[in-house]
Amino acid sequence: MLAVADRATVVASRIGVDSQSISQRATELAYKLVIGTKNWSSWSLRAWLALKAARISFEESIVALRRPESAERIEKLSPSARIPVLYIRDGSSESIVFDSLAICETIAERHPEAGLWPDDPETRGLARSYAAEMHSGFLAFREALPMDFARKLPAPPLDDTVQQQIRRIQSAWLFALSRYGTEGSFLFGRFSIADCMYAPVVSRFLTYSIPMSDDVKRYATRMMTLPTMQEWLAGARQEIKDGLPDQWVVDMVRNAR
Ligand SMILES: N[C@@H](CCC(=O)N[C@@H](CS)C(=O)NCC(=O)O)C(=O)O
Repeated sequence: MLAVADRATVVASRIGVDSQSISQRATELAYKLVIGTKNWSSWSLRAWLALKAARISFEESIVALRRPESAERIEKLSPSARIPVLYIRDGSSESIVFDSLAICETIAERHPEAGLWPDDPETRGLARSYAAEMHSGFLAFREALPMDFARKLPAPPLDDTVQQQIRRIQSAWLFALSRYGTEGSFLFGRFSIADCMYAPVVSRFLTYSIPMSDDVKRYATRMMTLPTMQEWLAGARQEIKDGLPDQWVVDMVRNAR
């Protein structure tokens, strides 16, 4: 079994980062983000938004999810066998960062000028708590309402746990918006990693027409009209045009195996 650092080197060589080109381009900073199908990959959207918000130029590589070969492809690209995963080449050093929150944190740390976390330490602590709560929680909600970014779908029956999690998310948003937001702003004022982490939730609320209060609706609209969210939407729509199956078709095929 290779250690994570060794696997990172192997993975980096698999994506075509060779030592000769590194010495030729010793001062170059390059990012490559591997993501999943835009219509479905909520974790990818979070990391992708953070890179976009930091106005970093990066290469994007998409692995099609929910196909027989997906898991094997991802395992070759990511030490955790999950995407998103970010490859960084900085001068002669190469590194790999996997997991959406770790990628967001890394981008915030490497590009402080982007202001991806609030400046005030106490506000930053709370914004980090919001991001972490999303990252580690709301499992029932996520399972009941999978992201289907570009589609409108009927909501399935939602049990008490899911309904309670929807209430928690919306009350957390309202608390942050009323305390830190100004008219037309994001959860903690300017756009932050907390917004990146909740972007797929905004999309799910809209996909499944989950009832929202007016303030929550306005926040959802602000998020969806961001040029970056529109860019992601265009990508998701294109995938559907190119023949992305409906989830129930994917499930039927999987269950018939
Ligand atoms: N905790 C991880 C979760 C990543 C995750 O579950 N990614 C899914 C795609 S959204 C994946 O890689 N699935 C593997 C597969 O479909 O084979 C993160 O925050 O990045």
